Parts: sequence; structure tokens; C-alpha cells
Amino acid sequence: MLTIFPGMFSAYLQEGTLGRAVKRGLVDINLVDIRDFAAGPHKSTDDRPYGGGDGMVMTPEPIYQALKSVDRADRSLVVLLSPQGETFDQPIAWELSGWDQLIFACGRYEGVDERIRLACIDRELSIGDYILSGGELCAMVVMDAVARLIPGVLGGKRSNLEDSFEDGLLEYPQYTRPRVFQGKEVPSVLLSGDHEKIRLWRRSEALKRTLDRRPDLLRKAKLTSEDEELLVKLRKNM
Ligand code: 4GX
Repeated sequence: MLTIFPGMFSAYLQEGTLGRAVKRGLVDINLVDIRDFAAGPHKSTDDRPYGGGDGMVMTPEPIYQALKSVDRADRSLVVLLSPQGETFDQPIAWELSGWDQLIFACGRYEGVDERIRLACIDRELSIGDYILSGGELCAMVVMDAVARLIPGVLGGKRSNLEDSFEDGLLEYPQYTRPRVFQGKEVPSVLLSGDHEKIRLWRRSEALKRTLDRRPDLLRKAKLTSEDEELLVKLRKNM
């Protein structure tokens, strides 16, 4: 992580799934403070934009030197987080998980000098169409999504293949105890013990949710002929 705020990553890296993966040595995260590579008494990492205008731009030299200081793996990719990048999604997370090393450049201010983009950046990603105050949260989002695809990180308790989005559909509704909560019952099929009926109900609910909330996802989803039959019934009920 190349950043002027390495402290922003520390708490997230100590807790939960990612924290455990780091402790077990399944992922190794190296925080590089760009400011350590800034020259001059003020260690400044930004400057005024040529051509005028509001805001500041990250000056190229400190980022360049920070990147040069990284011990690069043979198969290593430099990723810049920015609203101008291609939108990050689960297929991109799988692609990134195939690299031995990901180097995230986290920008602040109005962005980075264009020559850093041209000279150093292999892939530019956005986490969505909204503006954050810096690339750090975005890098953590991508890092988290990629890390949980690394074998062993989820601890075998559950496979990430069962997740929402791995087949391109939204997840079916989940229930746990108690059987009645605020007057609402758990659907009786889930108590039936009929595993085939439960499987069909869940698949149908996943398709229904996707149809209702994210019909755009259905075009790219991996659907079986059974799914197509369920969809015909669901569309009739709309
Ligand atoms: N998905 N931001 C980055 C500064 C910046 C701008 C251009 C490099 C180039 C964002 C997002 C996002 C705000 C992070 C601007 N750095 N990044 N920052 N949404 O909004 O990725």
C-alpha cells in the first residue's frame, strides 16, 4: 500500500478475516509511507496544478520513489484507485487474486500527476460512482475482496463459491433462531428437512430477488435450465 496515511490500514488489518489471514501468513501487507520519500524540510507530497484551478495534485517524485523502494515480485501489478478507473467487481477480484503481488497507489487531493499514471500504473480501478476523500478506503475494499479469494483465508468453514455474485445472483434470504421473531415465522420449507425442496426454494428466492432488485445482473448470470424454468414461473407472478 503506497499511501500518505499508513495508519488508516492498521486497525482493519488486525481484525476479522483479513487480520487472521495476515497473522497466519496467508497474505502479507506492506505499508509504505509516501511522505518518507518526499524531499525538503516540509516533506510535501502535493503541489498546485499547472494551468491553475482549485485543489492540489500529488507530486510525482515521492510516489515514484516509494514505488521504486518496493521489493517487486516477478508477477506483480500496480493498481491506482480513482473514480476514472474501470468499476471493480467480483470477476476483477478473481483476476487480481491470480497475481503474486498487488501494489496499490492511494491518491489524495485532486489526484496524481498524469505522468505517474503513464509511467507506473498497470491498472486503474474505481470502487463505484461516488467521491471519497482518498484512495485508502478504496484500496482496502479491493484488498479485502481479493484476500478472501486466496485459498485458506476463509478457513474452509465456507467456500466463497457459495457467495452472492459468484454465480452472478443475489443471495436468498437467511434465517436463524428463534423460529418466531416479532410475529414473523421462518418459512416452513426451511424446517421441513427436505433438502431438495430447500435447495429449490433458495434458488427461486435468489432468482426472485435478482429479478426484483438487480435485473441487470441476470444478463451476465450463469443460469441452468432449471433456473430458466424457475424464472418463467417468477415472471408470471410479477
Ligand atoms: N473509487 N477517490 C482517489 C484521489 C485521486 C484522484 C484521481 C488518484 C487519481 C475513488 C472511487 C475515489 C477520490 C479516491 C479521489 N487519486 N477511488 N482520490 N470512488 O472517489 O476509487
